[in-house]
Amino acid sequence: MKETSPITIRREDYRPPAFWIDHIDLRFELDPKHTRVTATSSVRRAEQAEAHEPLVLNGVALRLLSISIDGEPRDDSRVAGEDLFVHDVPDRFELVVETEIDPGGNKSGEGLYLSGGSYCTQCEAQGFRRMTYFPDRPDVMSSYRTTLVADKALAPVLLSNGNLVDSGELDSGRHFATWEDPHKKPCYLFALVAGRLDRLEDTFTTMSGREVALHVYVEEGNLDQAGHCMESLIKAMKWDEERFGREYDLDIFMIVAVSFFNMGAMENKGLNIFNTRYVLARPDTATDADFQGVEAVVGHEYFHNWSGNRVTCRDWFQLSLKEGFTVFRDQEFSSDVGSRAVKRIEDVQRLRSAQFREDAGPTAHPIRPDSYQEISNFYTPTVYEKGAEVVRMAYTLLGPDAFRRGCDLYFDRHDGQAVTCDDFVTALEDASGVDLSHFRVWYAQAGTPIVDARMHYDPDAQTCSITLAQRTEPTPGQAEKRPLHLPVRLGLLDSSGRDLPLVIDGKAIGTEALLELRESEQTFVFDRIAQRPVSSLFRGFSAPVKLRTDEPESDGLFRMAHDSDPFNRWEAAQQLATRLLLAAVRKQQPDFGPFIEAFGTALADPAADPALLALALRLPGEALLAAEMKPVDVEGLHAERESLRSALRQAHADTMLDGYQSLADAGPYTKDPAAIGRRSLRNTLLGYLCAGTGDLSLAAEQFDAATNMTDSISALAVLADAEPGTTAAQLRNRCLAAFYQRWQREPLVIDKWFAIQALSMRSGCIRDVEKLVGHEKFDLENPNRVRALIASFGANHLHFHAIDGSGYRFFADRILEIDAFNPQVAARLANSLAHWRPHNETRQELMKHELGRLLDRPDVSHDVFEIATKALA
Ligand code: B3K
Ligand code: ZN
Repeated sequence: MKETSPITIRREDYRPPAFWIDHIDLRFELDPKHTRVTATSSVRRAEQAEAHEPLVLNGVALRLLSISIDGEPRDDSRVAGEDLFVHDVPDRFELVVETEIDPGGNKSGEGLYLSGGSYCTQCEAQGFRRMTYFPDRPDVMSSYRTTLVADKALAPVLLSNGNLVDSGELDSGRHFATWEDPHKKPCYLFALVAGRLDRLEDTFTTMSGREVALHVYVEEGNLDQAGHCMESLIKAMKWDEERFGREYDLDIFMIVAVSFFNMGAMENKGLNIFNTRYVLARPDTATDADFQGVEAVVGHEYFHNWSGNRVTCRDWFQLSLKEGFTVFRDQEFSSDVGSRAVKRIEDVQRLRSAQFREDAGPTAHPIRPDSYQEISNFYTPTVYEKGAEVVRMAYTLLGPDAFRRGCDLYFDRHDGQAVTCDDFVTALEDASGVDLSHFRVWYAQAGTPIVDARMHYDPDAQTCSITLAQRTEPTPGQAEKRPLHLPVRLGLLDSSGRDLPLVIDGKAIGTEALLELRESEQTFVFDRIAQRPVSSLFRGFSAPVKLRTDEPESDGLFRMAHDSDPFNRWEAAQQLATRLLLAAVRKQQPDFGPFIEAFGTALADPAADPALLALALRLPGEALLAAEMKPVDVEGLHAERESLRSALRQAHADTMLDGYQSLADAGPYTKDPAAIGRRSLRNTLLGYLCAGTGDLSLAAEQFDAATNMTDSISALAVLADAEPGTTAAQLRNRCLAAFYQRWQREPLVIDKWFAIQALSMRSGCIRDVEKLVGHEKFDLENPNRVRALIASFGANHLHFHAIDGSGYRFFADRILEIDAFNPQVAARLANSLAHWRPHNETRQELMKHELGRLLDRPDVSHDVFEIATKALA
């Protein structure tokens, strides 16, 4: 057990810094074991600071070589924990700090470390303090001048933020480069890269006519996988000019792909560092989803240049200010360049599976948290995805034009500043005249609101009343909940499925209403409705709520077939399937007939958009269904879901096979949305055609014939489920081996090979996974591999929750190993064990036991400690 508890940091304790650092000059003499960092800073006491306040700098895992103030050594400075105190300092001075660090021994993914032989950095949130002593907080903004010195043969490429201002040769085969970033920034946006890298070049001319050099760096030999990243970058730059009026501000923009990275990518000023997963893509190695992922993440990081970098966060409690807003921006980008409806459905799926779960569990927090122990634990689906939903609701309430004016005002007003979520909302209010005071509760309150909707039709008065009641369940530390201000997009369908003209308070408002729910309960009355309509509520998922209705099943079936809102057509199918499956698990013997029939109608509709149809045909996943059950019947859910899949196949096998055959790619691979949609539908149909048959020959045929990764991996995923000892298992083993043989030198493809086996439903999956941990390609130090094998297994609802506890034990063992060197990745995994409450007693005890084991590790990290203690509280 940990001896000292980590400190809790509270938002209300925020104080402005006592010292500003206007400029910093950094020199890195790079060496794998002994890198020397010299930091020369111009320091200035802040106006409000007392004359006697000491200078406090943060540092972790540093060897302090020297510290001086205005040339005078300050050997009297003292280190306490992560802080270094220097007393009796003047109001303005030059601070020089020399430290030594060990990038080769740093496996944490924070600070300066080696990835595949190249040096790279990750400073957000608090990695800068792993390189030098510095006030490591986002409200201290400085201009940077950075000199890198390294062996030229080992590191011919030397990069940092801003523009290259000097470079040259030094003695002993070394060389140097100096970069200058004129834009003031917090230290979390600092970056350096040094290594042997290949470069793809292009240019972009900005809207004011400036030419920007674009460089994408990849590990040697990977240039043929960098083109899509470059294309995505150019699209993103153009889009941000058109949609948000934001222009790029340096002469060069660089992206570097590294293979060891804790998350997706990082928006360092002018020098984005990316996980290879979000850069490298070629049709034979990357799926359609991978291509879209690259585009979205390239966009996301680029958009941070304004939402995050030019205007940054005052403190880490404001993280959603940049992350929620930037996710909203990247979602809009993907919607504009791809299919809006498909993107919305996918985003809501992600929100529900990760964020709703978080909101219902022990680590629930508002998008602007009030306290934290380890800030790395707050890069969460709540801060990101729910944060984006909150920005989207503001967008919906204001409308596109006023919202844009609000964003313009926000960027103009706060350019070069470190600000708060409140400042963002105030700018939206000031530019639009809309009062968002009640809306601000979204920033402060955790939990997913539940909205109960009741419709009453009065044939005599010809009115339709919709009553909406909202409540939010208590979350840890927040017993009392307030009603929220939420936008409800609504339509009413007549018996032929058309949107009825809506009249409210005698006023015609078109065929779609935007209602604003503010109270615990409100009734909205629509006039001149000639017959009982079918309601379509929260169109486009206009607010992140759980909707409950008392409507008959026939209303859902009707929406599924007729709703003009594609999101709600999909939603109707999901809700119906959920209701039926849960009833079946509870042994209530529901009638699946109408649903199976409606499924067939949708399948046979020649006018259907294949991408949307594919989404509509897929049943909700087991984890999502489990969120609606207490205690969760893990095996029952799996069995009923599989049996419904088989029933759907039995009922519609011929139509499915026709569709499958007609959707085969006619020409060469293209990644336009239409082609992607066809592949998505075809692969969904493949899954159905094999469901419950034990005959996987169609999947094997597709695998053998596949000319792109989407078709290949989809077939392999179906094959991976083959039960041991069957004929299908022989096909499975042959295809898995062939896949490995072909792709063993492509790490990102091998990640897929691991993931598919970890997600398999076949019995004995845990033993396969345990064996794979010993595979020569498995590497616990590589976060991508850990995500591919270990995190994927954590998402395997059936096997992770095995009733003998083997899944939990395996998981905790790996967390314990990883926590010793990479607490961030370990803590992320620990989240899967934290949700024990909805399970039966046996599983609860097993999960709690493993959480206890995590805490028993003598050196348990703050990261894992925070998650496990909250889970057990
Ligand atoms: N801002 C980074 C995330 C940093 C995570 C630090 N643990 C990437 C992004 O959201 O764009
Ligand atoms: Zn981000």
